[in-house]
Amino acid sequence: PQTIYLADYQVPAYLVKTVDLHFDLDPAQTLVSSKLEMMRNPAGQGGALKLDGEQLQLHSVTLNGQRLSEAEYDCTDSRLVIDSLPDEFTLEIVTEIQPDQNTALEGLYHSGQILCTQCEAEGFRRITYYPDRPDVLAVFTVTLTADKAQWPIMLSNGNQVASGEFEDGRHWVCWHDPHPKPAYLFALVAGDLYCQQDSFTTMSGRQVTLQIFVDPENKAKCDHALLSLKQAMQWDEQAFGREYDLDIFMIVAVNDFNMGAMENKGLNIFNAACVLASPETATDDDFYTIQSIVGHEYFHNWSGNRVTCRDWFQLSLKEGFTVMRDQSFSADLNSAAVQRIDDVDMLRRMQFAEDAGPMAHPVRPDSYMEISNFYTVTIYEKGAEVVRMLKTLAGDAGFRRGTDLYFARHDGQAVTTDDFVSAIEEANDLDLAQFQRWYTQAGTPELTVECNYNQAEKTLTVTLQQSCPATPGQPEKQPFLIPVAVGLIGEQGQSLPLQLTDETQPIDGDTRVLLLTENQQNFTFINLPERPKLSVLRGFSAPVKLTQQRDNAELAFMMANDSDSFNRWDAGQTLFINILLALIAEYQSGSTLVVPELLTDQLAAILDNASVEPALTARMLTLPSENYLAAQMAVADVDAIHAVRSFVKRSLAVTLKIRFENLYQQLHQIKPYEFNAADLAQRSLKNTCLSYLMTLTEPVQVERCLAQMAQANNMTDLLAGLRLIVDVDGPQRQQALESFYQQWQHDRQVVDKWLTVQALSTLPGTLTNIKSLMQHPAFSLKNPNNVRALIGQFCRNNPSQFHARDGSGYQFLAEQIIALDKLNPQVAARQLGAFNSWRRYNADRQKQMQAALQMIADKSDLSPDVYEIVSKYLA
Ligand code: HT7
Ligand code: ZN
Repeated sequence: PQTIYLADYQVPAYLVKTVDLHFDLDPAQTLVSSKLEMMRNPAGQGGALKLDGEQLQLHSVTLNGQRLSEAEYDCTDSRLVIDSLPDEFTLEIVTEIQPDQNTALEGLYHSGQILCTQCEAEGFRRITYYPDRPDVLAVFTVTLTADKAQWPIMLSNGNQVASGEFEDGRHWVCWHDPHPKPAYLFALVAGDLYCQQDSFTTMSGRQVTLQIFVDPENKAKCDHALLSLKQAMQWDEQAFGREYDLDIFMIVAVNDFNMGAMENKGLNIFNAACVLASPETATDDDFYTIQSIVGHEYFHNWSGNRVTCRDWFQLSLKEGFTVMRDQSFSADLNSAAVQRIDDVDMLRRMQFAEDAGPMAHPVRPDSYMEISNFYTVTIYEKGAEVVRMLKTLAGDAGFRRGTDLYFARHDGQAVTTDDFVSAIEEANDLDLAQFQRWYTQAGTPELTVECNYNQAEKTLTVTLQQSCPATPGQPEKQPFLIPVAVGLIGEQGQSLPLQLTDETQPIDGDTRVLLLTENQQNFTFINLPERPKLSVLRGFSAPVKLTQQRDNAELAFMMANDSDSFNRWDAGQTLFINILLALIAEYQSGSTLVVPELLTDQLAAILDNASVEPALTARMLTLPSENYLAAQMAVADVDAIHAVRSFVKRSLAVTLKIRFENLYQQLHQIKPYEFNAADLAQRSLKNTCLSYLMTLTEPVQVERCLAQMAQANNMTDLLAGLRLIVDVDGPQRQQALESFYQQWQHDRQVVDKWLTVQALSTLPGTLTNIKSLMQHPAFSLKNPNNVRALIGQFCRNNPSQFHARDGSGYQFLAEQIIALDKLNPQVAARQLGAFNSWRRYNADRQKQMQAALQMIADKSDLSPDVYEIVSKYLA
């Protein structure tokens, strides 16, 4: 496969003014007739017209009403090239496609009883020949024709403008989208779908019809998504001044989907798992995720659709900004503190690992082979952190001025991340030249902090140092502009004034942002009669790795006293990590393990205060994951990590058993399910207590767990119980799994949960069970949700089993990737992520993982998707 470079970008040679598409829909063979009104781009460099096209059967090409002979164009398996064209012309192309054969789920495909499309990033070229690039914007009119009995609902972007019926039982519907858009935002859907309808009145008083289309069996699962959509529409008006711009907004749920959802203009298509929910079938986490994804896709209407990307190197322009917007939405609607903790936790576990591995790339990459491989945590989550830092630098009001300018200046355009930064810069009179390095340099910067207190001068000098490790293709890094939010805490836990040398008075508030621009800088705080403790990187003000020498006593103090809730949690996590790493070293040298009393005391205090902030308490009680601990070690020792982490959790449960039991009893109330912050927090803390108690392997705790499952009126409590029971080596395990399946076998979303709990079991024999589940009628390798639920969860989130000493987990994954690559290259390539950190394990495991990767690389007909990742991993 070819590498594509940002430096080679050229404006399009031809533009499309309007597209008129006609689909004669049939899953076996669909006829697509396209009529393009085109013109030479006055800003272009001339040359032939090159249209993208893949897996198409070309029927005809007609120029200005004249059918062209085959000699008058050049058609390859990826392009249609036409020379010597006038400045303006009409081009008509007829192609044939086979949705039934499309297992890659790009372009037009058949999912269950639904025909649907996925065009981002380069799927439109599997529908018809077209300049399939985001900087070609056109007005689309789409006519869909199909058998009415089988396809009564036919949808596309924009507004429905006409419809009719033929005598042979077929019918047609015409849709027109007045907003010029790139082809990646095109969508169509056809099927026999149930529609739940509502409406929203925008801030200027326009009524918008809202519709959710689902398979009829899911009609009771639409309420939460509809409510979330209305919340998102209102939030975007109030937080960003953005109003919706069509008369109708539609969401469709499909079972086969490569990602979570897609923001097609006016017609969002969702993975069913990311939109359907009822209390009986969806967990609190599902409800939460649905709210955030519905918000995310809706927010794209402005950050992505009205203002789109010039080229795919600018992907974070829409994705980073939109993630930042959905995170703010979730924070405003739920708990801001918990949202920040969860966002940072995910960033550190996933993105830091990507940044430290062979696929590390900047937020704005400068090259790629396959763009689908760049829908990464770096583009999305680190991109969101970069936008968040811009907000910190500009302030709340300044950031809003900047985004207002960005939307006004670039509405209807395809632009770059530079344009975004310029808008924030110009609206605030800032100089963000150095800040741009966040977009161009890969790798996680390392921030070191040192404090020197001078009793005589009553000053505290804070020395901040930064460096950034080399990443592929970037051996040297220039210093970043890092906003470092800090506070000072006194001996009684009180916030101290923040006054720097040369300032006449302290600033208002207990937090201030220091700007680190050099490799090393000192900041001296004055008027400090007592030695303060520094609370640094408050709210995780920059996506960096922090090194700060703090002993366990200081961490315990900060855990109890920091006024910044994020840093209270973070001090607790650092304390856990320090203690776990020390015990791992002892385990490796064969010593007896003892959990320090200080940790038990801290957790006892947290449990005694649990009622103050129960959601935060649940997070504070959660030990860092095995994968995250592995990332903290020079050589990851899977077995030691698993043994020590389990030992610590069990020891804490033994010592604090009464507290866990009492708190569990207090929180375990049977009441009707509601999705609200208080109830979420209560269930989360209760199930955290249960997870500790279940480490005791006492019959009474197993009974408690089974009782919870038997009484549960919601999936959160039922699944929490099932997750714990699958790790109990006894007859209850199989009984629970069987009765769960009996109860829920008709529901795909729930069956995927059933697959996942088994994939995550830490009992021996898990891989054997997974292999037999792959033969179960509930599993298909063609369904991405099944693959992610079973194979993906096992390989990514069950380290003690995946990294089995005999290499069986690696061999299994390699075989699945090879099989999947034939069906769905995007999903196959994503599964490779489980090998991202392969060089961080011991020599034996490295050798086995390398052999598994080589086995994949040796296949002669790999997709570009899998080829790109496997070759970069092995380089
Ligand atoms: N913008 C959407 C990305 C997406 C996608 C990308 C590649 C292949 C399939 C895909 N489905 C959706 C989703 C989003 O970020 O909102
Ligand atoms: Zn997105």
